[in-house]
Amino acid sequence: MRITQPSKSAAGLKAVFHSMRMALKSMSLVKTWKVLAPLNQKGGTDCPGCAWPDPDHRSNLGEFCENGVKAIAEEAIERSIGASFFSKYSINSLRNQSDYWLGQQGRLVTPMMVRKGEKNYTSISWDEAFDLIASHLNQRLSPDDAIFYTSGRTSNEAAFLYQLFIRIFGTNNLPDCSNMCHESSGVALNHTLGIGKGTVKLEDFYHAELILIFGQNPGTNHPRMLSALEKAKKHGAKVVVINPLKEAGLLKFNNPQAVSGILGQGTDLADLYLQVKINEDVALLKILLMRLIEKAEKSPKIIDQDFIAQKTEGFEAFINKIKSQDYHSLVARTGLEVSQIEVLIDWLSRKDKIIACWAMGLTQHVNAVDNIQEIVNLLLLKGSIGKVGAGTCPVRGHSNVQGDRTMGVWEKPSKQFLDTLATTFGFEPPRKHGVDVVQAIALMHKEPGKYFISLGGNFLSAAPDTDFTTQALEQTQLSVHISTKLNRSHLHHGEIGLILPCLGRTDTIIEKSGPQTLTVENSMGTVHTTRGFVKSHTDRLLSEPHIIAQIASRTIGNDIVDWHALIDDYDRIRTLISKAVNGFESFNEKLKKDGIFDLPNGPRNQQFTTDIGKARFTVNELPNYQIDPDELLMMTIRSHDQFNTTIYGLDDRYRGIYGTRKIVLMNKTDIKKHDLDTASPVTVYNFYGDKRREVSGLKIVAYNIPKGCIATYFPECNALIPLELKARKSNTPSSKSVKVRLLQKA
Ligand SMILES: Nc1nc2c(c(=O)[nH]1)N[C@H]1C(S)=C(S)[C@@H](COP(=O)(O)OP(=O)(O)OC[C@H]3O[C@@H](n4cnc5c(=O)[nH]c(N)nc54)[C@H](O)[C@@H]3O)O[C@H]1N2
Ligand SMILES: Nc1nc2c(c(=O)[nH]1)N[C@H]1C(S)=C(S)[C@@H](COP(=O)(O)OP(=O)(O)OC[C@H]3O[C@@H](n4cnc5c(=O)[nH]c(N)nc54)[C@H](O)[C@@H]3O)O[C@H]1N2
Ligand SMILES: [Mo]
Repeated sequence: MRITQPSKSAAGLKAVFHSMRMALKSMSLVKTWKVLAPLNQKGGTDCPGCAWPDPDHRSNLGEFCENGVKAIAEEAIERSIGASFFSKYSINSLRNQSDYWLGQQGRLVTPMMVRKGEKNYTSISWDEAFDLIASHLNQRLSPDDAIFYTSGRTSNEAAFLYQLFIRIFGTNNLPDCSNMCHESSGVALNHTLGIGKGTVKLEDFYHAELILIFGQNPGTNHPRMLSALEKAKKHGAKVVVINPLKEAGLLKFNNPQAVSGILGQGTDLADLYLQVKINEDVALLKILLMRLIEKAEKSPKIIDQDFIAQKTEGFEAFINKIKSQDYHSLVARTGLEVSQIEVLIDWLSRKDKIIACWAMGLTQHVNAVDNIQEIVNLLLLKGSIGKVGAGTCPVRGHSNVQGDRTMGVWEKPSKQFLDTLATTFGFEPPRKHGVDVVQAIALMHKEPGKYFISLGGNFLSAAPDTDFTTQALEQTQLSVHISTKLNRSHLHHGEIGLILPCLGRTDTIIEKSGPQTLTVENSMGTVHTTRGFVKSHTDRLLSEPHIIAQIASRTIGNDIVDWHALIDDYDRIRTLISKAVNGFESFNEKLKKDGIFDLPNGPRNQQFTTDIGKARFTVNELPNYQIDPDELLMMTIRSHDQFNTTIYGLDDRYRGIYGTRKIVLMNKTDIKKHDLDTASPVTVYNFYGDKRREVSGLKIVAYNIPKGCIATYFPECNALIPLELKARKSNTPSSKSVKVRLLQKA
């Protein structure tokens, strides 16, 4: 374990070195070349990392980042684990291994099964596995006894087939990782603007005058965004960061593709860095709104009066609420200096091409929906939506999480979507809303004997309240995981547990008609193809669409949909999508022509697609929780060496932490105030209701973080997040504001 000073810049040659080292640990040089050369190129492989869009001009030197290479190395790793691995290691012994170790063992290559009471997984044929699932699903009393989870790495084609099968089967129980991620953005944006997606395109960054980045760490989680910010700055934009932590990637970018970047001269990114306290973004936003409105009384042009009058509703109520707040108490809440905030207010007054970006720092709080609605209020006030260089930019996580939603993976599908399924396929889809992630866990916990199927992901480690969720999963009748890699969810199975290994992004898919192409949608609503270029580990591995079609045909038959015909040629799946999903008309033709196209987005052109046909100003409350003097507010964040629950390594290079993930980042003053030290291990615990939760054996690291706030890593500290602590309206677990206490044995 080693702690050093955090970095003041990101990327550069070091990033190239680290990524190559990681790649060569998992793959030969030849394979490394084969998987990296087509990465993010036109007609190539879409990076299985984040959903940041590709620029029009792709670099010949390699259109990928350090963490993209890690994601590829993790998936395309040459080692594999088959039946002999599972006979060597009992499930119990695997539980004692770290997430890092589990991932390092290699790709899953054989379907495996275990029954309650058995110590090891044993192999099972594909046919037996499919029949077993079908017979179990058909034993259920009600289709709602089954729960079908999806993680955002799956393709449009797989997602479409999956939701179609599930709705013909008879349920809307389609929780997905989005429920834990940008659900709050979806709810807020749908309500205020009429579309649950962002409005900007990459090109807008190059025309923006002011870019606000709330609660996001792109140096680690969306590194290619740094190139866009660099270019934006060259075109004159100012960048303002609102984040409790000084993230290296937002300070300075050493572009590894430019001489200056390699020499470490780089580009300074943040013009203003506001180290707001955890979950005080609403307070800050209210100050900005209040001051702009005040200033507009003297200089009306500061806000966009015409836009407000013509395109919005709710301005009166909004303005009354804002005026009723007290400036000084708001400032005190944020922990910021008045002078810093006034700089931003000055810029906001003088500019109107404004982009607001955000990620998990805003979406994972009890008041997350209010956070985002307040951002929309700011953009509406300035008329900064639906014009060049301005708009909303929720930065999505998983590479196809947005596409999965577009394809209908949603527990609350719209009436229009279900009506179209009904007329296209001639069946009556279920109309009752299904369960989201939090509701699914509660349901499986309360009523043992459910059926849990997971298309990718690591439900157990990603979800909050680890012990409670473990019990919920272990009580199921059947748990099925369609996965590329071994993870903790596989180790806490139901009465029967199945692991179905599948092909990943980098693998070639061959079906009867030949090699197949898949599609994804990026964070900015652009759909494009993705294809793998390496031969899979064994011929026995199947693609996700293939596995879904097999389960579907054996569970519900082929009367409504001819599942086998669909997977012989994936163009046929796209033909169905073109009939059933808005914006995908002539899907195959568009792909054949350009390989890429944009989905319709009304608000991008100021056509607000809400029920009232206008954009909505909203009235939002300030968070009102009581923090006791011995309590701190904890956020659970990602290190530089992980992709969600997949742990690539034990370092968090930019934050200066090496060789451990069991840390608590804490302000120096707080360490003293709470009578703690950085030498002995600490237990983090809390009480919500009368339940005590704890994680022990962590190390305190003195860090530049606002007083009263601490940071720990996800998923190690998920055990501290009670299931009931979730965002109003979106049900997203509040993994960025959890009250905790710290205890060190004397
Ligand atoms: N390499 C890599 N890439 C990834 C992922 C990964 O794990 N690894 N995950 C993918 C996924 S699914 C997602 S959703 C995204 C996640 O991308 P991010 O949202 O960037 O990820 P987090 O680490 O959760 O970081 C949240 C940031 O929010 C800040 N923050 C926390 N609380 C608050 C708050 O109250 N207010 C403000 N203003 N800021 C706050 C933290 O300091 C941190 O910088 O990345 C995607 N890309
Ligand atoms: N405390 C806390 N909890 C959080 C968060 C947080 O910030 N803090 N973030 C939340 C967020 S934003 C998200 S998105 C969720 C993530 O939740 P998930 O999406 O469920 O988790 P991942 O870790 O991305 O899933 C990794 C697993 O996916 C499988 N996999 C990888 N690639 C493929 C593929 O191509 N096909 C298939 N079938 N399987 C594949 C592998 O088996 C791997 O082990 O976690 C959430 N949980
Ligand atoms: Mo996410």
